[in-house]
Amino acid sequence: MNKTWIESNTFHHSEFKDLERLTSAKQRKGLSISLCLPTLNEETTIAKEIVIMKSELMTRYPLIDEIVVIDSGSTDQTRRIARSYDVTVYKADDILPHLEKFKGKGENLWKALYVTRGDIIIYIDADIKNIHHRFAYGLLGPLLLSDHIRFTKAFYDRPISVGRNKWRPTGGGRVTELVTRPLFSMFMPDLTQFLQPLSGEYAGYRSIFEDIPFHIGYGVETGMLIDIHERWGLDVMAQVDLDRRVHKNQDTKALGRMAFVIIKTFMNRVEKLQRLDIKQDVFDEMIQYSLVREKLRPETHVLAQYERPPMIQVPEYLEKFPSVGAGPSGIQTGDRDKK
Ligand SMILES: Nc1nc2c(ncn2[C@@H]2O[C@H](COP(=O)(O)OP(=O)(O)O)[C@@H](O)[C@H]2O)c(=O)[nH]1
Ligand SMILES: [Mg+2]
Repeated sequence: MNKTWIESNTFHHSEFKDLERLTSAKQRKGLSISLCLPTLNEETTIAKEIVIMKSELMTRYPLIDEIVVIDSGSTDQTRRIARSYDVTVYKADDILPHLEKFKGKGENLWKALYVTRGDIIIYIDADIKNIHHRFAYGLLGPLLLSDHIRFTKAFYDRPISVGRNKWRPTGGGRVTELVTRPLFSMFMPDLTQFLQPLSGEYAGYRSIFEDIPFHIGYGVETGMLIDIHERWGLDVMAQVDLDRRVHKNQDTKALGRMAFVIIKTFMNRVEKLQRLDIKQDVFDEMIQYSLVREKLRPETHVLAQYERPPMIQVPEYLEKFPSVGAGPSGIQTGDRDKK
């Protein structure tokens, strides 16, 4: 019997712990690798992320060529701390400054394509409390060692921190289980095989990332999975078990707003793919209520879902990367369409 995708394209980070092997695969293929850390007020975690990645994957093994922090205007010490460890730090607003400005993690990931040089880009959230360099090399493994995998996505056990040194195991990923998985099951069951479709850690060849749109906010992961799958199919995708990941947790209302954005992104895509016909305009406002002095007060959050076009459509990008589409990344213009 043929193996299913989940059997053949699911890996464990320990399969890639031989960093010498990864480094020589990288060198043999003539690739360069950039690590992008998107930040918004991450002063408690950013230093350790940079130090570990730099010392293990730049100094000890020349696996990563540059680390770039793209910041959404932190009001804490994030940018100062990052600079003090000698990595490149940008404010997202300063990249391609003539474009309309948006705030959101996806915006930073998209702009990273313009300021980084790597043939492969790794994205890692900057709020990981148990950071380890497996987060980077685990994602790199399949990209470097296989001939067909172009995009890798993390999954893990996500314990929730419920107090000092107290953990509630596997309680994380609530939006995944309550929103994304049901929607994928209904419309795109192939994608249910991604165990953590919303994980903030993924890596891929520039030729993939530059050729897909990026949602500016929390829709970025959902949109990306759907678009890569639609365009190139599951075979170019893989997922890697990174064991445990601990990050800051959001309250239920914040998760509700995240769910709103994800549902909206999803609906936008199913409509675009002509799988659903939505007959009315979908509102941009998420309405929540809170009790203020014994009265229920509505709080309205405008959660418009903008998306950036594929970076290869930006003229400045084409000027900077004149060989776009012909890099060593393997997928050439022309055979980019799905199987
Ligand atoms: N929420 C949010 N996160 C941002 C923004 N810009 C960059 N980030 C970073 O994106 C990463 C993921 O954000 P987070 O709020 O932890 O998302 P979650 O892990 O999905 O709950 C973190 O490293 C943030 O610092 C932004 O405008 N909003
Ligand atoms: Mg987080």
